Amino acid sequence: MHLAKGIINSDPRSLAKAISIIDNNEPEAHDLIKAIFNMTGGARTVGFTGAAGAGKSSLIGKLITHFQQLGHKTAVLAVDPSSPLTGGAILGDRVRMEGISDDENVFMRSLASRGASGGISKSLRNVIRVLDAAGFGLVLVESVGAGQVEVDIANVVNLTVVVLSPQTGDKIQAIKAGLNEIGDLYVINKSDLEGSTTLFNSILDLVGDIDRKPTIAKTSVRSGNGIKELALTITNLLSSKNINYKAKEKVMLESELKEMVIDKLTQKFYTMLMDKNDMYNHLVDELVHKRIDPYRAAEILADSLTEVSRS
Ligand SMILES: Nc1nc2c(ncn2[C@@H]2O[C@H](COP(=O)(O)OP(=O)(O)OP(=O)(O)O)[C@@H](O)[C@H]2O)c(=O)[nH]1
Ligand SMILES: [Mg+2]
Repeated sequence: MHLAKGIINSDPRSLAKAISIIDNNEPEAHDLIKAIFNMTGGARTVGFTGAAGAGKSSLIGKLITHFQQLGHKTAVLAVDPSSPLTGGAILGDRVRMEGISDDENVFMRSLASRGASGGISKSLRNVIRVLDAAGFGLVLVESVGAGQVEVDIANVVNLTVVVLSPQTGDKIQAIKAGLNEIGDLYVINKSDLEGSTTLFNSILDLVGDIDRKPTIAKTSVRSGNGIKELALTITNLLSSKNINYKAKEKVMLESELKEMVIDKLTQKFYTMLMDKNDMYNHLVDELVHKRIDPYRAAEILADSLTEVSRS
């Protein structure tokens, strides 16, 4: 495949094209992944998540320089499902990530995951594969948005960094968003601002004695404090001898496989359900007139669908 060659040569135009194919869930995505799949598995991935305005983009912008100095060929992906059409968020981020040079070792891209069934995680996994095959050893993922997205991203990356700030990401908010469950590393950013020590202590309270022993760090993008140390901490965590990446990859591949099978079946059954027009309409009518209960109606339809698929 011609495009695969371009990817392996890390040609920026090929990369951009391949990522669009995946992000838009175009039919060529399958062939593309097939062509590069056996060249993947080497990249290490770090997800940055946390409330809007906590400083994720600013932090990534600063970290990149250090990662480059440490010899990592680095790519940045920003996931923004909330504005799939305008792409406005990333333009803002380009400005904020101004520390990033045009250096060919840095690749930056936003993903909207337009129309991808299976959503963000499916698109993200495959975009990471493209970058991996292109030789990016380190892929940083910023998740813009709230709620489920953070958790999805934590399932797709090797290391999850939760970014908090005394202004936005207070303790209560972190718990509400389930962030106390997903972080490998908690960063209290904006340590130049009042309230950061209190926040540090409450996060220590919150996650300090859970089993996986997440690391807690303090940074300030404004003063530069703690940034270099954070880059080193991330590098050390990623290269820790305790991490068995092969085993991790297996777990990730399994959950991907399950998601994809379920997704395929959902689509298939949905089409079949809509094809069962008469039976479907009849049962809806019975429901409306309270002559059947929802449990029974669903049972009848589901049984008839699985019978068809077995024959
Ligand atoms: N005082 C102070 N301000 C900071 C620091 N880091 C970032 N900021 C500011 O906080 C604002 C938000 O920073 P971003 O990096 O855009 O935050 P973000 O988490 O990427 O935000 P979203 O992408 O919208 O979720 C910007 O105005 C930054 O200049 C810091 O360490 N100290
Ligand atoms: Mg941002």
